[in-house]
Amino acid sequence: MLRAVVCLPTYNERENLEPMLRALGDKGVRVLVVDDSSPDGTGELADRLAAELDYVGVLHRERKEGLGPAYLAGFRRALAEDAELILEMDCDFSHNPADVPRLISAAEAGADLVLGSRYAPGGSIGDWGLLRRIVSAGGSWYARLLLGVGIRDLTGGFKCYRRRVLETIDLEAIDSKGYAFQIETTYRALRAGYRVVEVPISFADRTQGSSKMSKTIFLEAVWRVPVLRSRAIAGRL
Ligand SMILES: Nc1nc2c(ncn2[C@@H]2O[C@H](COP(=O)(O)OP(=O)(O)OP(=O)(O)O)[C@@H](O)[C@H]2O)c(=O)[nH]1
Ligand SMILES: [Mg+2]
Repeated sequence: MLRAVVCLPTYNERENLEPMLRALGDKGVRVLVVDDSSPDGTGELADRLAAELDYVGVLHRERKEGLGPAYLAGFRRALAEDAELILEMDCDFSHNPADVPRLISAAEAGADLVLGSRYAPGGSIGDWGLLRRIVSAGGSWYARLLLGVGIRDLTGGFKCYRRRVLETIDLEAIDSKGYAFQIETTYRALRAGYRVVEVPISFADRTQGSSKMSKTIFLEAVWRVPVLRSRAIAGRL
């Protein structure tokens, strides 16, 4: 199997971290926890678990700056560590660790970027209320339409990149923080001509800890999509 590193961003995920790391233990992957100095002690817990579990590493960052910068730091470390596949997933069990091998298989079968997709045929979302459903499905639809791409789930955070994708798309130029980060990385991969494949997943609601989703994150995605498109038209992306 190709050498795979899962980047696992955490902010106040004390209840979820240990079960998540143990659930990933038999998947043949390395796990890089990227913790932004969580006040609840997630970072210290990660260090203790890394001392016990040889497949776990920890990257401590000083401040909470959003998911985008946390992922970029994780990607750079994973690339430096010779990973061939770099995955991203949430640490709240919304993404099922049992799906990791399916994403990896799709990459091994030839995809350059694999998206765990809630909106591909066979995919599903948990018990979200009507508003959250509309916002999420509407967001993917809006981005898909404005960017002119065929991807159904542009905002999901369960992904597997071939090393070459992250080496090609200009990581330094990405300054999106929230959902926009997911849209931007996938769009850049498509623009660079890479093969992007959606694998259906069942997305579950978190049961432990609390969501960091905010209105700012949502609004950032709304304004960044036309900006991305206009940059692409101007040949700057
Ligand atoms: N390092 C780091 N991790 C973060 C940050 N914000 C969120 N996370 C982590 O990113 C993952 C996704 O965040 P969530 O709070 O679940 O956000 P979400 O999945 O968009 O929203 P929900 O569906 O409501 O849970 C979780 O593992 C969080 O702990 C951040 O600023 N820094
Ligand atoms: Mg979540």
